[in-house]
Amino acid sequence: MSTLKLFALLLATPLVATIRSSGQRAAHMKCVGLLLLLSATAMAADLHPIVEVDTGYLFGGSADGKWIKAEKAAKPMKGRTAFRVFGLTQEIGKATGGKPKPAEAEVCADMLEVSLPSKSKDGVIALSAPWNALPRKPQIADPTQQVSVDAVREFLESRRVTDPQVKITRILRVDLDGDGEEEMLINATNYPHDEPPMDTAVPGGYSMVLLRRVVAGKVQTELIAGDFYVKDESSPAYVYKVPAVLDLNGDGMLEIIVHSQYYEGSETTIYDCSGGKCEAALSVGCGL
Ligand SMILES: [Ca+2]
Ligand SMILES: [Ca+2]
Repeated sequence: MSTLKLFALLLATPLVATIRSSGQRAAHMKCVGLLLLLSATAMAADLHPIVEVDTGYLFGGSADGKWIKAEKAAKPMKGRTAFRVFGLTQEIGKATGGKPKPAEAEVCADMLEVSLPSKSKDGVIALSAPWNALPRKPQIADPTQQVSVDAVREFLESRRVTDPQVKITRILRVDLDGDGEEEMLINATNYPHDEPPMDTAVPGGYSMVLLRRVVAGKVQTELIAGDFYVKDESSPAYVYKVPAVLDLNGDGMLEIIVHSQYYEGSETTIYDCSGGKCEAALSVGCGL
């Protein structure tokens, strides 16, 4: 029984139970107590942990579609949690995760780590849930199509990148919300070398993930994550990528997973686009 149903039952109970004697009242209280206990158990059972395969970091999880932070998600995980491993275009296989423990590296000690055996190189996210996290698979599209090139140039100009060099690294087409219409995820990165500079960003450099989708009959371009460098800055240059697009909370809407990396650290964030805008839901990572 779902937590929601139990709460509904809990609310309905006082209405249907006419309490005539103290004995009945005691029985009624016991019943409420039992329901509360059942509800707590259901809560733990309905918690679906999410782990980054590459690092073993625990994002947290979801319960009844709501995002749960790592510390709370870790509590009911006593070890031997059954996970399904997903990549960009397929379910890779199964894995059994250990009990979460603080990450070994000192700079990452605020991360909780779950040991996963036999890591597949294509696996991105391990999810402990019965639903299929990949109900609609992303398709890799032609990165040279003019409409996308124009959209990227326009966006860069809006970010004060003058005379922008459009370098689309990958386009993914996927129906995020399942309404039959495909959305487009455009990944574009431009640094003087193929890899990000070892130290600092240079003017005209950028890396970003854009979402193009139809909102109220009009195509809109939304920045999911990215950095733009318009002058010499002493900040490290980040490279953004989309390693997977998965439904990680079971609401039928796909989340966008964005990985960002610089020369001595990395981060992975799950973006929830079920509202009007895409919002960061859960994140893992560490660096200096
Ligand atoms: Ca759609
Ligand atoms: Ca979802």
